[in-house]
Amino acid sequence: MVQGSQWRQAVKHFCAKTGYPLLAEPLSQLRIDFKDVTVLQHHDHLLRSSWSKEVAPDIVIRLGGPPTCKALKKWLEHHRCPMIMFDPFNSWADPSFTTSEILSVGNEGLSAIAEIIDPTMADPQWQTTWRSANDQASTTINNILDSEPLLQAAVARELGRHLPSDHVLYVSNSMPVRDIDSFMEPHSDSLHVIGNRGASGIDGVISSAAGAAASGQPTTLLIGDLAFQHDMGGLIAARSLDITLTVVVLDDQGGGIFSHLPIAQVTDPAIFEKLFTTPQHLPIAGIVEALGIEYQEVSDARTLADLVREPQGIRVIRIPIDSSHDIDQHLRIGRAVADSIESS
Ligand SMILES: Cc1ncc(C[n+]2csc(CCOP(=O)(O)OP(=O)(O)O)c2C)c(N)n1
Repeated sequence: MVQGSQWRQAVKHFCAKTGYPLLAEPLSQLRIDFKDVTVLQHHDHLLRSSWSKEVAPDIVIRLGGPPTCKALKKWLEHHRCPMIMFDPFNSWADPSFTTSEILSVGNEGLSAIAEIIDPTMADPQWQTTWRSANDQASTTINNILDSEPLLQAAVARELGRHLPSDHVLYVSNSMPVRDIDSFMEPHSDSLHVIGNRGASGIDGVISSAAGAAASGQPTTLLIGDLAFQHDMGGLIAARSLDITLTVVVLDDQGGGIFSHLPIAQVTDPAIFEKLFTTPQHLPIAGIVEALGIEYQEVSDARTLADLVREPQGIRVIRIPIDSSHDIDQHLRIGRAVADSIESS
């Protein structure tokens, strides 16, 4: 995770000069639509397919903390190629032991290397391989999302596309941050995507987003229904602030993330729902309106785009999500992307 405009300039310069593809986690502030850099938004899908086993890098340069994307972590562990880690604060944070060299320097080191590196050392085919796989994944994903009802993947994509400039997108843990990773396209450099992956808590998320909004930047929070319920107090407190905060609640009736785990396949559905999904049947509309907060219910991408483009005051947008359709769509997207890149 890398922040700051100097890092941004250094990374842009380095990748543009070498042609190295940039695998940018969404909270890195680097998943930006740099015109002359191959920024991959679908590395999560690409690296989960068997294609990734054949695509072995000669070298990896790691900036920021260890990867949170599981597929990326496994890919690095699988290939164990030379990996240079820029580590200005000497964190030595390398839980997978995949780093071969640690440089105690920051963006100035990367900029200096970008100045002197010979761009002809890099194989242009490497960039083409990644770019075409990423484009193919995009086409496959967009075909599915554009032809089906609004579910969590499309919400993540639409927010990246339509939030206005100078805006903060605050992302809750559980599926929101994963879907933002898997589906948000490279965006403008004036959209700041933040979250708190640390211990991955679903507590205090509305309060944190309200804190971000209190810095003066209009903020949109993407949050699941359990995390929303967990911090109702944060919503109540936020009313006393003069902030612009849109809370987009993905209401899939409980912790949808658990249905992606193997245990969901081997547990009696009623027991699984009671012990894992724990739907709360919270009357979100009634609660929000009782607090005097604007409430909208949205079930199509165009209405969502129109609303998020025009932030105002504090409001809650609830998107009802059919959990079984959502899980099925994630599985189908994974298979379709793998099929499309493996058969090309
Ligand atoms: C404070 C806290 N309690 C419990 C958990 C365990 N946990 C992880 S994800 C999750 C479900 C979150 O549900 P929701 O916010 O609706 O998001 P979804 O899974 O549907 O994406 C829970 C309970 C946690 N991470 N943090």
